[in-house]
Amino acid sequence: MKNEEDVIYFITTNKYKFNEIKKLFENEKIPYQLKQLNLETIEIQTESVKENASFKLNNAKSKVNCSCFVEDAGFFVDDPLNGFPGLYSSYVFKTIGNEGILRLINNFKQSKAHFIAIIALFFKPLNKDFLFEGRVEGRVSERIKGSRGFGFDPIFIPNKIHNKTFAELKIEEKNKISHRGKAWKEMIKFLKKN
Ligand code: ITT
Repeated sequence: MKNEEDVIYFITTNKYKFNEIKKLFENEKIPYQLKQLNLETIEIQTESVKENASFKLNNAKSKVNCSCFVEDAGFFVDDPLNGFPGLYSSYVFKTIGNEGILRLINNFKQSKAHFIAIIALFFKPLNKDFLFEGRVEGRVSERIKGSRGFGFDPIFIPNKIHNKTFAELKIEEKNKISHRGKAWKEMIKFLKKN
């Protein structure tokens, strides 16, 4: 029977984010058990994903008595939207959605977009916080394609995969190249060392 020391909580309300991370965890030999804690975290109006992730963590870590992490992610359409929706990704997805984003774009071939994920970890054994970052570059698809994933996945075509959106990839394929997968690789390196 594992005790609380061996548990790491992923504090998130988003079951898709949790499932992606769970898959990554299953592939690694780390002496921790991953659990989801579905807790609404407070987000702040800020210019930086890192700042928001740290704020979310500070707010959440007092609620658990073991190592835990939060993740803050965003979708940035660099060309032609100068980074919109970025830190407002969640709100924009709920309001105008993928259709709304597509309506704002004329030249899809020229478009540029990226996702960022910052994981903020409170690591109990060292009683300290750590940040891990991942980023993936791509462009916006002319139309909504694919039924997997969540959020902006059906309109994001990563540079590394020819003409397929994230929503057309299996979780394992997305994880290999995604912002979340990359942030996780960094965190896993850290957990193996500590
Ligand atoms: P928690 O804060 O509870 O973890 P959330 O869904 O609010 O869940 P974020 O603030 O990190 O998570 O993400 C903001 C939005 O960005 C999210 O709701 C999605 O619409 C979008 N997003 C984040 N990661 C994504 C991904 O891998 N694929 C597609 N869209 C993503």
